[in-house]
Parts: sequence; C-alpha cells; structure tokens
Amino acid sequence: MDDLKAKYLGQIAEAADESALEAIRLAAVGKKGEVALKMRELGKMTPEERQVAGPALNALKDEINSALAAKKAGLEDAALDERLRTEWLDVTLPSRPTRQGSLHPISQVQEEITAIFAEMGFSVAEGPRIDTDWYNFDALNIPGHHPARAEMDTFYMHRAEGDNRPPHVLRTHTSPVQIRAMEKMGAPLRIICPGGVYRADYDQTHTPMFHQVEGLALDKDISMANLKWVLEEFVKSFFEVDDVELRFRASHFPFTEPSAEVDIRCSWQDGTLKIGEGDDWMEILGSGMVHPKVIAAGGIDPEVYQGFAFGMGIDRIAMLKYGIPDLRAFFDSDLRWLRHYGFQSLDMPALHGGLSR
Ligand code: 2U9
Repeated sequence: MDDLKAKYLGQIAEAADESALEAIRLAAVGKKGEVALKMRELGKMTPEERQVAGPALNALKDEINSALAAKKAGLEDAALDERLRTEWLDVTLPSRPTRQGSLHPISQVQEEITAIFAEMGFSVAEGPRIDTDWYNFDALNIPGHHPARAEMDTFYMHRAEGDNRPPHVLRTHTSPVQIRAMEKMGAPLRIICPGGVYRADYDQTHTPMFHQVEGLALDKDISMANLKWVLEEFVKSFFEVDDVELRFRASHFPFTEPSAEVDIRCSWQDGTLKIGEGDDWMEILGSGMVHPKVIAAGGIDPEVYQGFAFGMGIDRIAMLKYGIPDLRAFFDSDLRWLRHYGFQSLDMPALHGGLSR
C-alpha cells in the first residue's frame, strides 16, 4: 500500500497538465482503478486483516484525492499566470475614431452670408414658415389675381369647413418676415431674413423647399447706389475675390420699383466658374427699391422713408460657390457626395485622430 501511495503521489507531483492528472485519477481512484481493485480484494481477507486494510485503503484514497485536488488548483493557477503573462491590453492605444456630426452645407452657407451682412450692420430677423396670405402676398403688393398666387406654386394650408380665419400658406419667400419686422421695429431698419421657403416645384434646379436670404434697408436717403455697394461687398466677400463687376438688369417684381436683376462678371472654363473675370454674366439675385405700397403695408410712411430690398436663393449660391450641379443633392445625397464638393467641415476630426478612410 505504501508502494501505491508513493507511486501515485509521485505521478501527481510530476503531472504536466490537467489531462495527465485526469489519467492518473482514473488509474488510481477511478471505478476500475488500482485502489478499487484492492478494495475488491477485501472480501477475500480475514475479518482481522480487513479491519486493518479497509481503513488504510480509504485513507489512501482520500490522500490521493486531496493530492489530485491540490495539484489541479496548482495547475489552474499556473495556467492563469501564463494567460496573464501572454494576453494583455495596451490601454494607451488610441480609441477607434467616431464620426461626428456637422452643419449641413446650407446652414454653413447661411452662416457665412449672415456674418458678411452683420459686418455691414444688418441684423437677422426671423418669422413663421406658415403665414397668412396677407403677409405673404397682399402686403407685398401681390394682388389676388397675380400668377404667383396660383395654386400650383403655393402650398395652401387645409382649412376645415366653417374656419373663418384668413387663409394660411407655407411662405413662398421670406418677405413676410420683413413686413413683420417693419411693423415691430419701424424705420430706420437694416435686416436680412434667411430661412426656408416653399413652392410647388421639383426639378434639377427647383425643390419644393428651398432657402432664401432677403435683405431690407430703410432710411430717409437710401438709394440704389447703396444697394450696389452692399451687394458688391457681399459678392467679393462670399466668393472670396478682390474685385467683382456687377450689372443691374431692369426687371419687374411687384414689391420693388424700380426692380433690377443683378448679374456678376464671370468665366466658365472647362466646367470651372471664375467670379470677377471673363466675358460671361451670371444672374445671382433680384433687387430694387421697395415699392411705396409695401413700405406703407409695413406701417411706415413712404413719404418719409425709402429703401432697397434684395432676395437670393441660398441653395443656388451655395451650388455656385461649391460647384454642385444638382440642387436635389442637398436633400437626398449622402455625405461622401457632399465631401466630394469640398465640404471639409464634414470631415471634422473626432476626438482621437479623425476619420479612417
Ligand atoms: C419687402 C420688400 C421687398 C425682396 C426681393 C427679389 C427681388 C428676388 C428672388 C431671388 C431668387 C427669389 O429665391 S428667389 O427665387 N427674389 O428677385 N426679392 S426684391 O423684396 C422685398 C422683400 C420684402 C418688405
């Protein structure tokens, strides 16, 4: 029995891994192991012999089992130590970059425009996108029979039967905001009104919602010369050129008299637009001296005050500045497409190291 003990305790001490240990367990204390065989021999012994051998075999079994358990724990500890030594994390590595949102190109251009006019003393006025047809049309000298009021261009709000409130529309321009500003602030006045407007139109150069910025300057002695200077300063600053030539072309708008469309000198070469040089002219906005009826509609005396107004499409001049050919891109394209047109701000670096491409 001492032989058995020495043999198995020796083997257990030498076991290199858990599978070796399991093999020793089966051979020693398994159902068909050596200790079990010896137990079976107890039956052939005399009662006196049995009384000595029985407890001794049980003690041997216990001793082998506890040696197995101790060795198993030792092997597990060693395995864990080995894993801790080989598997490790470098917590100083930078984290994976995360994508960060940024301003939509239209908002970005709107901010550029606002900043340029702010330097010339214009503040921003805002108003509702749903307004009465009086603010959107009548106050702007657009009478009921004017084609701009036709159902096809204007989105009218649904009115329940018996609703006697004045008809409401989705504003077709930001001009109603200027009427409201005149009512609220009086003259003299220098404001721009940027924001979304709505017209029932959809093709390569029209979307049912687009953005305008309109400007209004009212004082006792404002002339078209002031208008020209303000627009020149704006164009130079927005298109980042030192010089620009503006051309006023006689036009007609119900809310201005006289009215002028404004072209800028430019060149188109190999699909590239250059502002301020060349033999082409490109229309960028409409403008004029505010019609006396419109000044009166805003609650200001047209005998005392006069002024200029202008309006331009933000989406359109954003397309010109950034070379985007289709207006619909602003509404249904993905970021890769806009990045192609140079909106680097969309690639703003994330906290650690920027976008991976
Ligand atoms: C008030 C008085 C006058 C705003 C003006 C235009 C000319 C004009 C178009 C440009 C491109 C609209 O986005 S567009 O399609 N606008 O040509 N807008 S003068 O005149 C006003 C506005 C408000 C009280």
